Amino acid sequence: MRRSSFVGLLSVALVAALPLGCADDGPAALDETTEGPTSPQGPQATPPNVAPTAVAGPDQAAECASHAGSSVTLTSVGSGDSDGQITLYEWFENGTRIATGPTPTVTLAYGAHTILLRTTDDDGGTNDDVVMVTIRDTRAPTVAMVVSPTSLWPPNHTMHVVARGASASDVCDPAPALHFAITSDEPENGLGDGDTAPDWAVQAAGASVADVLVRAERSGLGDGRVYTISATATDRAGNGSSAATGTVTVPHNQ
Ligand SMILES: [Ca+2]
Ligand SMILES: [Ca+2]
Ligand SMILES: [Ca+2]
Ligand SMILES: [Ca+2]
Repeated sequence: MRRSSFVGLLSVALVAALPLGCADDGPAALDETTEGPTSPQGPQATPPNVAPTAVAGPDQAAECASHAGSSVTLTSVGSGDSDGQITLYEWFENGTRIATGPTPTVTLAYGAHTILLRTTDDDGGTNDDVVMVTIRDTRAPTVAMVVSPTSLWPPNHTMHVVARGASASDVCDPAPALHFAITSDEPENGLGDGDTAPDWAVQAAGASVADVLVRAERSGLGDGRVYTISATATDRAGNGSSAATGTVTVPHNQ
C-alpha cells in the first residue's frame, strides 16, 4: 500500500519534470478547447442535493446576416434549482464550450447547430438540455458584370477579354458559384480560312470572380457576329441570382 503510493507520487513527479512543449499554458480552468459534453447527461446530483433543472429555450431559426453567420441570443429561462441556485450556465457545441451565462449572445455560422446547455448548482449537481438553432440563407446572391469593349475589330481570330472581373457576391455565402452562358449567332467552325474554335472562354480570377474572353471573328459572308454573354450565381443554399447580360459584336466591316 505504502509502496504503491510512493510509486504513484514518483510517476507524477517525473511527468511534471518532462519538458513538455505546452508546459506554459497556464491554468486550464477556462480553456475553450477542453472536451465538454456532446450529448445531454440528465440530472446528476449527490443526495440530499437535488439536481438543477436545465431549459435551453425553444428551437430557433435566424437569417444569415454575414459571411460569419448570425448573432443569436440563447436563453435559459425556466432553468432553476429547487433546493439552492444555479451558479454556472455553460453552452457547448460538439463538446466545445462556446459561451457561459444565462442569456449569452453567440455568433453561429450558416447551417444547423445543436447547442447543449449545462447548468451547475451550488452543490455541484448538474443537468443538461439541448436547443436546435438554424442559421438559414434565403437571400439570392447578386452578379456584377461589365461587358467592355462591346465591339471587336479587326476580325483577326484573336481572343479578347470582354468582361473583366465578373463577380458573384452574397450576404451569407463567401464564395457563391458563378456560371456563364455564352452564345454566338454564327457557327463556331466551318466559316472559311482562319476560323478557329473555341470562340469563347471563361478564366477564373479568384473566388467567385472570372474573366470572359471571345474571339474576334465573323463570317465574311454574314452580317457580322453577335456574342451574347449571361452570368448568374448560385449560393450554397441553392438560391439563384437574376442574370447579368451583355453582347459583343464583331461587325462585318468597319
Ligand atoms: Ca440543488
Ligand atoms: Ca444567400
Ligand atoms: Ca470559330
Ligand atoms: Ca449575325
